[in-house]
Amino acid sequence: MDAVLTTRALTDELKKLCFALGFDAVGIAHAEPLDSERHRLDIWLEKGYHGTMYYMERTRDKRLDPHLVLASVKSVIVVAESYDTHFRHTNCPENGKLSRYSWGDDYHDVLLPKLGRVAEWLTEQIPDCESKAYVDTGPVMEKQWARRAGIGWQGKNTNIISRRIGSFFFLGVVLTSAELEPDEPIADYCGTCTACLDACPTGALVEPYVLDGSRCISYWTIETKPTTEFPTDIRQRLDGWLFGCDVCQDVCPWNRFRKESHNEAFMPRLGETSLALNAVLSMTEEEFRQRFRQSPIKRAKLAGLKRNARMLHTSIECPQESDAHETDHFR
Ligand code: B12
Ligand code: SF4
Ligand code: SF4
Repeated sequence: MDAVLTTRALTDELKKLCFALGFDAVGIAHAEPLDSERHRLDIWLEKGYHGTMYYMERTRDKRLDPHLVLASVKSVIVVAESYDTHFRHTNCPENGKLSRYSWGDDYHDVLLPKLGRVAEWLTEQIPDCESKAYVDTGPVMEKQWARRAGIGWQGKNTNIISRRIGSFFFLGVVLTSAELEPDEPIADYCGTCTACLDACPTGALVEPYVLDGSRCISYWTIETKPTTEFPTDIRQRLDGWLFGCDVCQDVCPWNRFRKESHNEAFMPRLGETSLALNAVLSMTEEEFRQRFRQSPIKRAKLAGLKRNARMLHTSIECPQESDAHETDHFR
């Protein structure tokens, strides 16, 4: 019979497996209620910064306590995988820009099977081990676990940033009953920088580290119902974004150190990092299905994408006059 691995050895082997599966970073946090986040999450919800993302309210308790998601949980494994390929945005007024995360395949489909393999491996080591894997698919505060697991710090733009791989990465977590060696959180390296707050086209970063989701371009173009029209001030500040927004990460100096992804799954389909607005407006359901099969963009549905294109069209017709946002921060 194989010798049982010590906690340290089990953790080391597990991390090796994560890197072998193609993750760019992995860290471990001790599973405990997120007491220090409770107050901040409550204020965020009270202020209505979640907009119509009512699931954030409904799942509040579970988000704050991983034991309500998996009663036997002892450790939270957090992985990060970069999605920034060598492709770059171009500024073409007839097109709408797609945020980097949406260029290729749906990240849930890319990361979740690999996390399934991690859970399976844990069961091979500890037969009665219970694990649950999530990639933005459950009531888990992934960024807060990433912070605790030392993947990076939470930047003033509210994304997790790593000094080694920047912030253009997806997070995934495995809640597990396995006892693992936790990592230490790292320091905040934002310093006196405010580039993200200054650059946000809609002023959604209402104070350092706090995002009013209901002002974020990402929220309006991805999360709202296709029948929802954007308020005028949002429409006028779309800054050319058709689906999602990368501005607060594009301007972040730490993304000079980002790790380029060579994963074919994240390469832009047809090499396109933006879509012609006229092509979107005349797209048929069949074309949409074919073009965006297993893509994050299918979440918006054709009606949502067309609505975004219409909103962008009208924002081009009546651009904001005095404080038009500088769009030229794409390398
Ligand atoms: C809801 C959600 C959104 C919402 C709200 C975003 C937000 N910042 O909360 C919207 C639709 C706007 C959105 C947009 C995007 N999202 Co999103 N989203 C989520 C989701 C489902 C939940 C996040 C959450 O819990 N929000 C609630 C608020 C309260 O959390 P918070 O920002 O961490 O708030 C904390 C801080 O404000 C902090 N705080 C308050 N005051 C202070 C003061 C100090 C000093 C400090 C240190 C902290 C602090 O306390 C709060 C509570 O802990 C996660 C997946 C998940 N299950 O976790 C993905 C997730 C966060 N999204 C992700 C991505 C990629 C994006 C986009 C980049 C997509 C795009 N290109 O358009 C944008 C980025 C926008 C931005 N600047 O954050 C990734 C982020 C990866 C990373 N590197 O961090 C995640 C983790 C998905 C994933 N699995 O990869 N998203
Ligand atoms: S994603 Fe865009 S709109 Fe949202 S906070 Fe960042 S810069 Fe502002
Ligand atoms: S742009 Fe500056 S303030 Fe914003 S997250 Fe990056 S380092 Fe922090």
